[in-house]
Amino acid sequence: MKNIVILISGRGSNMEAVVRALDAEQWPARIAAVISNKPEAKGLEFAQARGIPTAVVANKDFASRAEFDAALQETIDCFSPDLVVLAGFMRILTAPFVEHYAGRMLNIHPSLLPLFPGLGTHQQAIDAGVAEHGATVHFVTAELDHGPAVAQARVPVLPGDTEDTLAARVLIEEHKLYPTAVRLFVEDRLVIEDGNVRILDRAAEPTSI
Ligand code: NHR
Ligand code: GAR
Repeated sequence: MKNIVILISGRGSNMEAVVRALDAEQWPARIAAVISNKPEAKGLEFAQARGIPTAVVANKDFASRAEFDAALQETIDCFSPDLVVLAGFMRILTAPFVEHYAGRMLNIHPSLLPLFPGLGTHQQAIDAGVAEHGATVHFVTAELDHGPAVAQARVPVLPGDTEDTLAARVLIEEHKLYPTAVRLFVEDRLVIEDGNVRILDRAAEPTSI
């Protein structure tokens, strides 16, 4: 049974998608906690309603990124995580924090990385005039949005798209992509080799005669 800790900052719809898939598909995993850096994050209400432990570590209460990350790490580690899932988590994390969770922290970023790292990705895609946009699940490394990619989902950019219409189209795909990627981790099927992710085949079902 793997323990998953999910970090959010807001709405938490990707967190919700992972929780629902885990329950529906009965993964050998539990959501040990949902933790937010914002006390007002809407996603905390969904987690509480499902009986999932929640915590708030508010970045505004800390004088520096290092102090915030140390407090966040201490809270996360109370839940003995095998995997930390960033789901719309909006604070850049320091290198020591990232190193502590090396190989066991995933993020979903709303672009086809390496295109458009950072914030404002949907507007960046519209401004660049690309025909396709999407989302990427990647392992988190110290360099922002540069860790090994696990999986991507693509959507078309349509004439007349605004940031909002494009974000909504991408979000529908995120809600399928992130559970798929997290499940691969839970099944021990993700291997990082030379900075790339290799996906192992599903273990053969035991045969009976
Ligand atoms: N930290 C590291 N070291 N590496 C990554 O790949 C990370 C990370 C922290 C968060 C998510 C990310 C995204 O998918 C993520 C990946 C926040 C910002 C940001 O600029 C950028 C990227 C991401 C998350 N945050 C501002 C900051 O000063 C605050 C913005 C706000 O509070 O609204 O931290 O896009
Ligand atoms: C999602 O689109 C996610 O990819 C993006 O924010 C949204 C969060 O929605 N993440 C980032 O931009 C990270 N910097 P959610 O809170 O409903 O999951």
